[in-house]
Amino acid sequence: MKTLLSLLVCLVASQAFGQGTSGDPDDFFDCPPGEVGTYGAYNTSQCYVDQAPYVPPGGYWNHPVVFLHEQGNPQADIQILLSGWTTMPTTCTDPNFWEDGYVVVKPCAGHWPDVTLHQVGGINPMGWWGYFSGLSNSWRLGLAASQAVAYGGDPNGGLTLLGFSYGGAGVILQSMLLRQADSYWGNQIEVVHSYLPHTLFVKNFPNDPSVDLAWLNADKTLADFGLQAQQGNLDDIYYRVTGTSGDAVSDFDLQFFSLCNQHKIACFGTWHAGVHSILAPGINLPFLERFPGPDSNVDIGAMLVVFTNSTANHLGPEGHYNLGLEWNMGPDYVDSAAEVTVPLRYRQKTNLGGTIPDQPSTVTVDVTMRRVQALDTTPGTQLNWLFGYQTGLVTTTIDGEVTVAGLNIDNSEYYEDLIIYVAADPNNPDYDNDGWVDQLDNCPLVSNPAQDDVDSDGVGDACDNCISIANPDQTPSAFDETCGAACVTMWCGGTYCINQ
Ligand SMILES: [Ca+2]
Ligand SMILES: [Ca+2]
Ligand SMILES: [Ca+2]
Ligand SMILES: [Ca+2]
Repeated sequence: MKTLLSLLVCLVASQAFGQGTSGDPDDFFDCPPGEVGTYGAYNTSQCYVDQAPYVPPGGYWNHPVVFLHEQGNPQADIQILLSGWTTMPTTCTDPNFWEDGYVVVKPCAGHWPDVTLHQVGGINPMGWWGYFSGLSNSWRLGLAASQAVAYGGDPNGGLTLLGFSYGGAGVILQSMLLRQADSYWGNQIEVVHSYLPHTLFVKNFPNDPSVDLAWLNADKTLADFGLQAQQGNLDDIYYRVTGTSGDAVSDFDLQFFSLCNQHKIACFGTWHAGVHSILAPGINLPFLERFPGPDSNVDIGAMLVVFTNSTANHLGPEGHYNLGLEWNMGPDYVDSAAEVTVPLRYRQKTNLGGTIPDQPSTVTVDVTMRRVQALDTTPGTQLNWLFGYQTGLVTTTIDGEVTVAGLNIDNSEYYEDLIIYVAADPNNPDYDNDGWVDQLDNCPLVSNPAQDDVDSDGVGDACDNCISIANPDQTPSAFDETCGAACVTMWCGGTYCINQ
């Protein structure tokens, strides 16, 4: 019998980070060597524009330019921020500009060649980021993305569209239009973050008579979310809706997420009704800025994880969709010919306030992997899956995609691997080749032909996080995932795991 001591160690990781933008930023920027900071989940580098033509008239660039880099990725993301009804900045004579990692695109009349054709009641409809003649103006986002490349963005790193207020509604419409107006940049869209969206016109779209006036002869079906979803044009985009407008419109949210659910589009959202603010009185929705960590980023070159039919959703005037569900594309993530593995977790949220109930401690959810690359997902292929002690068999129907339905995920700070793999005998799958099929194996991921289980808790010694004490739920300790809470003891010198 052996004794394992696991000592809590605090590591302070310092990440070396070089000067990093794509191309040769020195062509355009004066970047002080070694200049690096952090902003949320990002590293930043701060440079100063020193060359025309990237200094707009009026010396707008008399402030530093900050690039955001995903940690581990030295190249700057291209993020386009659509400004809302009120312009940012207020003058419309400036071109797009690049600040804090975003190309900011303003809804100014001067930026649209045919704006006067689309005014409604004397109001510039461009400000609404949706009332315009469809494709003819969508090139502007592609142009903005191209400008970002000149400023040091990574042309192959994916595109994020972010918008506030009317801009928040606009990014959803523009994500559909750009796909059709500019195939290159349209296919680079990885994240659409609609922040405090002013969704009234989207809700009424395309049945609002004023849309007819503004849209003129353009094809409104190009910006019909339901139709575009049905045609599969939105499959690769991750939509994130945060907050909502002051119009007390929840209909759009419900309709939007209903379509996400129906068509397996990757969506996340939290909203409340009544206040065009991130904080509604008495409501404590966690409004995450983007993703909780760099390993839960969406990457256009990697698998896209889609959650649907979550039993933890609350769909009402105040509510949330896919709240608490996360994936992790860090070191454990695999997309190979033999298997795909994606770590998943669910963190239950409680005390949300308003009319929103606590989330359940266990969620049941369907998980679809889109953009599967190496694993054979030819329609008709049989694949087996494993998640803890849950197992199953799926038959693929769409190439590049596989869905595991009805997964139960317990509330936990720790991730658990969802493994979808090719079994030699799909009807008798044995992932670890120890002679025990997955369903009967007391440790399905580790070969243990003897199936030893000294504490008879159903979890084989080979993977029991507390070998000598029965703990069938395997609740991990707070300080070490591999040490069960049942095995923790406190000593004066620290916290130890006694797993014997
Ligand atoms: Ca086995
Ligand atoms: Ca085993
Ligand atoms: Ca055991
Ligand atoms: Ca045990």
